[in-house]
Formats: sequence, C-alpha cells, structure tokens
Amino acid sequence: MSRKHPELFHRHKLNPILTGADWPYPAHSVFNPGATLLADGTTLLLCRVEDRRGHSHLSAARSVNGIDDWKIDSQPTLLPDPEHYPEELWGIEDPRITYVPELKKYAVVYTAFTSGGPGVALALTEDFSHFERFGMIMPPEDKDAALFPHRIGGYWAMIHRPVSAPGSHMWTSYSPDLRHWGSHKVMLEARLGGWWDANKIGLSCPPIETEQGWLVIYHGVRHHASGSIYRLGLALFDLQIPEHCLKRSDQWIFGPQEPYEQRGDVDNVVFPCGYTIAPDGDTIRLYYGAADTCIAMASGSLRTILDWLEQHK
Ligand code: BMA
Repeated sequence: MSRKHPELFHRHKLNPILTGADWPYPAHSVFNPGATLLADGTTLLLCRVEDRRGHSHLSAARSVNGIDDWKIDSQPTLLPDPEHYPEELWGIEDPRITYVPELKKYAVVYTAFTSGGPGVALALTEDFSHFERFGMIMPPEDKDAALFPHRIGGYWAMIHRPVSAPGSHMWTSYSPDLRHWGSHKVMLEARLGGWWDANKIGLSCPPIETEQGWLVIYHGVRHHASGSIYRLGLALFDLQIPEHCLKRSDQWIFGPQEPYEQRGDVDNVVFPCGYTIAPDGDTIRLYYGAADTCIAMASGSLRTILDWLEQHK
C-alpha cells in the first residue's frame, strides 16, 4: 500500500488561471465560476466578480483551450437587478451552469443575496448574453444549487442546500415548470462530530451523469478554533431516484494545499461551481474558486474517480 493519498485531481501548473488583475474593468476578486463547454468546444466560465462594495455580479470568460488566453466580457455579463428582483440587492453569487437539451438552453442557478439572506435564483440563456430571469425559486436561507440536465420521472429536478438549526444538508426538489418546486427530499446529510464534513455540506458542481449513477462532488466545512476549511468529497446517487445515495466517500479528496488556496480574502477554501468533460468522455476539469480570491483548475479521470469511490465507500 502506498504511503501517500492518491491524487484524484491534479492542479494545473498555471494556477491560478484567472485573477482580478486579468479583468477588463475594476474587479476586487474573481472566484467560484460556473463552467460549460460551448457547442464549438470553447470553455465558458461564468465567474463571480466581487467589487469594492463587497457585492458580486457574474461575468463570462471564454477560452479555446480552457486554460489561458481568456476573452473576458468587457462589461458585467449578468448584473444584480434589485429594482425588479429585490432579492438581489446585495449581489448575485456562485453560478452553476447546466445545459438542458430539451430546452436547448443553459440553466444558470445562482445565489441571490439580500437582507433576508441568500436564496436560490434561476435564469435561462442561449448565448450568455441575453438571460430569461425566473427570480428566486428557493427562499432564504438556501444556496449551493444546480439543475439536473433532464427531467427525472417527468419532473425537473434540482439539488440545493437549505439551512436549518440541526445542520445544513443537501436536498432534491422537483418541479413541473422550473418555477414551482416541491416533493422535497433529503439527499445527503452533513455528518456530525469530528468528521471533515460535519454540520455543513453543500453541492459543488452540477451532478455528473455516469452509467453508475449521478456523481456528485460536494464541499464539507470543518470549523476549528481559527476558522474553517472547505474541502471536497464524493457521493454517487441513483439515476432514477437521485435522492437515493448509493456510495459516499468517508475521506475528503481535495482540500486547500497551495498558497493561493490557503491565503486570500477567505483562507483555506477550494470552491468549485463547475466542470467540463473532454470529448474522450473521461477527462474532467474542475474549475474552482481559491480562497475567495482567484480561479484555479484541476483535472482528473472520471473512471479513476469512480473506481476510487467503489473502494472507499
Ligand atoms: C460559502 C459561499 C461561497 C464561499 C464560501 C467560503 O458559504 O458563500 O461563496 O466561497 O462560503 O467563503
């Protein structure tokens, strides 16, 4: 047996791949990007951009190779619109992108933040230039949400993370029309006590459809005397009943380790909101916010990740 933990995700040597200094307009920090591959193979990141008020908006960055030479929208791509959507008064954050073939549109599920707390909002887009806003679809306190790419049992399905006193767990909810949500089911609970994912967990990227089930990368928050540590774990869910957990890793698989992950506006945070899968169907790239300050990428093999989960469930 090796003395080292296997590295399921390998950090890119050019990390961090995007920082506020790359922005075409004043940006304090850029982090927690949603990600997708466009039809022509271009990688699009929808980045959370924080300004000096402390409020966030979303801006698109596009790159042919998904690593460098990013073309960043010269103006914010999606701004909060508190006049029409008061729940966005303090900004919009942490987008998760899902391409929905039935609609031929991308669903962007993001956090809308106001004095009432953070809630879950939805917008649809075909081109990341025009957006059809649905407003808040889950009231506060709720975040870390993403849509499944197709209906399950005839209904749209979404993962989200409402907060309640006993703990912050992941839930699945269903909708006939993307506006009205119900049939709420607990999907994955935060563990207790000394676990790395005790008390508070949340979805990282949108669920990944594999032959074995929905692969879910989630974050666990470990609170300790001098702060908290955001790390990632794995779980697999039934394709037809996505709140039914088939496997869950006991160990975390990725955590803050490099200086850009350990030091920033919020120390010790790795926070992916998106991934892309290469045409080989196996190579996954995880795009993540590092220390709430910049954007980094790490890649792995889906087959290797699923094999590891089988051995460590
Ligand atoms: C979470 C979210 C993320 C953030 C993380 C660490 O609750 O708000 O946007 O990256 O905390 O600060």
